[in-house]
Formats: sequence, C-alpha cells, structure tokens
Amino acid sequence: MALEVTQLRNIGIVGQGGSGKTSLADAMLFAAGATTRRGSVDDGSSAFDFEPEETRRKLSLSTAFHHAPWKKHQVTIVDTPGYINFLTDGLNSMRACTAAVFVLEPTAGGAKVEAERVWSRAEQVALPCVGFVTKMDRENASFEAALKDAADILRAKPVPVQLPIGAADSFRGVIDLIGMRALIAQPDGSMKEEAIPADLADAAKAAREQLMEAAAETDDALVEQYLESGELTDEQLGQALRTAVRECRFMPVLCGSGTKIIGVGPLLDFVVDYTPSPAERPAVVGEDPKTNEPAERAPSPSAPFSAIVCKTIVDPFSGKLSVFQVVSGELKADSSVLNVNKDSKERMGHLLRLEGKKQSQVDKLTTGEIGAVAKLKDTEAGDTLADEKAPIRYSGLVPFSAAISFAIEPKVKGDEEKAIQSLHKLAEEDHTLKLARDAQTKEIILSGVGQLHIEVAVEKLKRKFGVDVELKAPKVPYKETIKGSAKAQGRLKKQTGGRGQFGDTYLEVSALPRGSGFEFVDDIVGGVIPRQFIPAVEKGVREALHEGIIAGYEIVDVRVRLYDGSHHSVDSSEMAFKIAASMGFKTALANAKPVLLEPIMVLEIAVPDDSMGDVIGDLNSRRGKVLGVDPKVGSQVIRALVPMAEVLRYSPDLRSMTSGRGAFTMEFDHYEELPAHLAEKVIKEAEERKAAHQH
Ligand SMILES: Nc1nc2c(ncn2[C@@H]2O[C@H](COP(=O)(O)OP(=O)(O)OP(=O)(O)O)[C@@H](O)[C@H]2O)c(=O)[nH]1
Ligand SMILES: [Mg+2]
Repeated sequence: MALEVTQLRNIGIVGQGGSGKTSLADAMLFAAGATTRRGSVDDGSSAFDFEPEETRRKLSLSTAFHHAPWKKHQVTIVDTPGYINFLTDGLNSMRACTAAVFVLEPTAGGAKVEAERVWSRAEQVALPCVGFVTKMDRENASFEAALKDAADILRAKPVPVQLPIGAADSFRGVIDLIGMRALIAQPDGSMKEEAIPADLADAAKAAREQLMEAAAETDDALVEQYLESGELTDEQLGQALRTAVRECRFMPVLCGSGTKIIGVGPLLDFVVDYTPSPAERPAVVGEDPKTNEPAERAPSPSAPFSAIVCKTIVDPFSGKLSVFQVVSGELKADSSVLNVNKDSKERMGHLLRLEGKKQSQVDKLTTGEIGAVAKLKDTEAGDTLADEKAPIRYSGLVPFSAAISFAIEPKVKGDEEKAIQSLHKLAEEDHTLKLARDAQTKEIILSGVGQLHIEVAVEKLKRKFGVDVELKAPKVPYKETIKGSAKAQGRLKKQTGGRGQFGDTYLEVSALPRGSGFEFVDDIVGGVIPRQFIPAVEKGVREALHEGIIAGYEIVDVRVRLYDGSHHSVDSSEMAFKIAASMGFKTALANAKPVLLEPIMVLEIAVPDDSMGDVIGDLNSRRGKVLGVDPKVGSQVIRALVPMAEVLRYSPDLRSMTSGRGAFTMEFDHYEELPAHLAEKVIKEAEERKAAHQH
C-alpha cells in the first residue's frame, strides 16, 4: 500500500513506569486487527515487551515499534518505557512521533517524577499530547483523580473529550462528548454506539460545554460566537479541537482500559481525526553543517531527504539496526545518503518497518515514517542522515549523565577483552550506559542510571554475548585539584651511552574555578626553550593529569604556566621535555595545597507526605543539603544536593523509608572539596589498592 503523508500518525505511548502503556499498545494493535490475540505483558506475550529481560520483569526496558491500520491510516505505535532507569530511551524516541498518548493512572497523587519528565520533554519538542486515563476497570478507579493530577502535578490543562460509563467492576464504556453518544464495550474489543444513559446526561452536557469553551479559545471569532450563542457547530468544534491539539493548547483526555480493551477503538479514532499528520507538524529546525547557521526543513515528501536516527538496536546475530524517522523527503531502498555528523556516506540497503521483534521490508519510506536499516558503518543514535546535496544537521540525543557506577569483573579469567567488546556493543544501543577503564586500578567501570539499569545490562551481556560478570562495589570518581599556587623546576639530565637526554622547565601551577578543567599558558620568551619543544611540555603535563599525586585520581581545575627553562643543543628532545615537565608539574602540585574533590549529585525525590520527615532526616545524615521542597497533591518533591559517596545505594533505602511509594532521580551536579577526615580514608584505600596491585 502506497501511503500518503496525510495518512500517517506516529503515536508515542508515554507515561510513568507501570501506568499501563504497553497493555494499551497491545490493545491498540488488537483492536485494529493487526494481531489476532491481544498480547499481554503479564503472560509474556506482548508484541512490545518481547526481550527476555522484559518478559521476566514484566516491564518495558526499551522503546518498541509496531504499526496498525486504522480507517485508511497507518498508525505507528511507539511504546516507550516509563521507569526512571529506562526513561531516556523513550524521551529520545518521542522526537520521531507526531503526537503522544499520555497514559494517566486513575488514582489521586499517582503522578510520579517520571511523568513530569515525560511531560516536560513533550513540551520541549512541542509534541501534541492526548491524555488516556487507563485502568478504569480497577478498584477505586477515578477519572477525576487522574484529571486533577494532570492539572496539579503536570500543569497540563486537561480537558475531557470523553466521560467514563461506570467505574471499576461496572466500567463498561465511554461517552463521546464530541458526537454526544455512548460507546459500550463488546466482548470482541469493539464498541457499540448507544444513547447516553439518562443518569449521565447532565454530566455529559456540562462536560461538552467545558470542551466547547476550551476549543473556542483557539480563535477570537469563535470565542465571540460561543459567548453569544452558547454553541459551536460540530464542524467548528472539530476544527477548533484539531487546532488546539496541534498547537498543544490543552490536553484532551479520553479513558478506558488496556487489558479489558475498552475505549481503544475510540482512542484510535481520536488519534486519526484530531492529531496532526507529519505534514502538519512544524518544520524541523537544525543547522547547516557548513556554516553552522540555523536551517530548517519542511516535512514534505518533495523536500530533500533528511532523517533523525533515534535509536540503535544491536543483535549479536543480525548485527546493528539503526531506527530513524524521515523528517523530510523520501528514501528508496539501496540508496546512498550522507551521515552529516560523521561526514561519511552510508549505504541504505534494505529498508525495514519495525513490527515488534520482527521487521518487514519496504521499497520506500516517505516523510514522517519510522523505519530501520541494518549495518550502517558509522551511524550512531542521534545522528542526522541527509541527501548529500542538501545536508542539514538536527540536534542529537537528550543530554544525560550517569548516576551510578560499578566495577565489572568477568567470572572467567581472561574474558576481559570479550566483556569490554560486548559492553561496547550494548552501550551502542543504550547510550545511558558508559564504559571506562579506571586508569589506576585498571578495573572495568560500568556506569548507568541506576542499579536496575546496570543489572539488566549484565543480564543482556550474558544472554547475548555469553559473558558472565560480577558486579563489585560502586566506585566514586573522586578528582584532585589544588587550592593554592606554587612554582617548581622540572629538570631531566641523563647521560646514557651515546646521546644524552636534557630538558629543563620552570612551571607555575595555580587553581582555576571549579569546572574549568585545565589550562596551559606558554610564557617562554627569548627561546630559552625552543618552540618545537613547547607542545611536548604541554603533553607531559596533560598526561600527568590522569594520575593525581594524592590518591591517583584525575587532576582538574588547574592552570599551568611555563615561564622559564633551558635546553641543550644536542641532548634536548621532545621526550626529555615531556618527562621534565611532568616531574616539575608534580613537584609544583605538591606545594600548592592539593585536595581531593568528590562528586555532588542533585536528587529530586518524590515522597508521600507522611514520610517527609524521615526522608529529610536521612538526607541530613548523608551530608545532604535540602535546596527546596515543592508541595504536590498528597506528596512532596524534595530537591537536594548529596555527595555521591552517600547515595550509592539510595534506591533500596528510599524504598524502605517510603514503603515503596517514593521515587527519585539523580544527576551529577558539581564537584566539591572532600572533608579532610573523609579524604584520609580515600587516600588510605588508594594506597591499599596500589599495594595490592603491585603484588
Ligand atoms: N486492571 C487493569 N490493569 C492494567 C491495565 N493496564 C495495565 N494494567 C496492568 O498494569 C501492569 C503494568 O502494565 P504495563 O502495560 O506493563 O505498564 P507500562 O506502562 O507499559 O509499564 P512500563 O513500560 O514498565 O513503564 C500490568 O500488570 C498490567 O496488567 C488496565 O487497563 N486495567
Ligand atoms: Mg511498558
């Protein structure tokens, strides 16, 4: 089927962890006839949660894609993970969407930090959001509670376009406030039209008025007409609603149940009728790679081809799949395009459409479509692919900093290289996973969002690559710096056999403000050190930065000024100056009040009112500083700065303090001097490590 751009919708299913996104996504596929049986998260048959690590835990770890036909449209369903450990992947995929279904839970005070993150991402990329209150079949389900949360916590301006009929056990359908009709769920997942039940007639009338008022506000002439006559025609209402959705004026809210397949067809109707096609989305702004000036591309098939790679999937057998959205133009199979970020040509062989864990081949992808291609050589997630003749570069992935690190040790000796190579492949599909080698201990350090994130990575490592590793105590990346300034001479003079080695430098080190890194100043005059050796001096100092003099940690925030020196016409060499400089640098550092720095994290902790006191008291005992408390309905969000060393295992502790109801996000904020009594301990540990290594 050749598709017009106007027939496409890419719908991100977003919301907090466990809210019912995947269940809804599976229900959408089933309701549209794309599957013959509704996939279920709970029995492991979901079309979206298909990785063994997902089915075992019954939660989504990574964004999954599928598509369903609905009323002559193609709805691509983008099911995103909601738990904080895996949220970033979904935030990146949101950019490939034309609208989102924001899944809301029907309980008061249910919205978590995750929902706020998703909401602010939607605002950032101006993504139209349709609210869907799911789990309406659950005990104590309340449509109003969900609306209140959306308003109070997300500040999302929710406006119902449906009302539920019944709740919990008696939930059986929805009232469509646009068509003013009741839609009653049938056993086969479809909805049957009926008259609005008499006991809900008044509520429906009032809610329709509220909807009309909100829709009318999109246009001055409409407000006027509405205020005068108290009515809009169905056509006017529809048009105004379409505009409101496209311009993110408010969040229209529907309701239903994913697992019971109630309200799912009407949701698909709403998506097709009221959310924009890719062609109606604003032009995407990027940069001209040659001039770095702003540039934009209209979402039109006749524009030159451009696409954003939003995700990489790595499979040990079939290799690497790059998932992208065509922002403009068209892409044919077997064509060649430019990777603008890497300035390299990529061959797009078979074009694929993702269908859960499977793929189907297509000849062409048009503007708006989400597709995939295998085995690109240089392309990573976040890159822009474009027509070579009309390159443009879009912004990359959402920024991210790792919050937790573990040392990784293969259970089988000699598996180290294999572990590193395989972890690199995992990190390719999950950019929140960072791999490093501790320069001093030579340990393999794996960093990520949280403990669960790292545990999942270790499981994948075993399943996909057959490498079994052990996790060891997380390491805090301390750094070293100086508080004062000092001068020193670094001099190397050696006579070995024939030619000697001579280098002589005078260096001054001084402290720089926190976060500035390193600066090298060349103040040599009169050629006391010949020009060609100056880079070697800088190199010697830069290399010495990797291993500090207190406990072997990286040295930061120092300025090094080379102000004098001497040379020998025969014996001087780059090597000699490099060594001399690193010696001088270390001597100067030792006299410039060296100190250890520790990373300080910023935490946002959502806690129920009744555990506030405990959580704050606990933060104090962790050397934390509370920055502020933001009251929400039934809960509070605490913002605090806490040294990383104190929150390496915060997750289980918060869980027990809040009976599992607390949630937190943690990000690196800045470095601060480590108090002296704690520094002693860190230095001692470093010495022990070094000694153990030498034996
Ligand atoms: N009663 C009821 N249960 C539901 C409904 N939707 C989801 N659930 C249950 O809620 C749990 C979580 O559902 P998921 O669909 O995995 O939620 P999710 O939002 O995809 O979770 P993550 O992707 O891990 O963030 C499962 O046990 C579902 O069976 C619903 O409409 N009604
Ligand atoms: Mg899910």
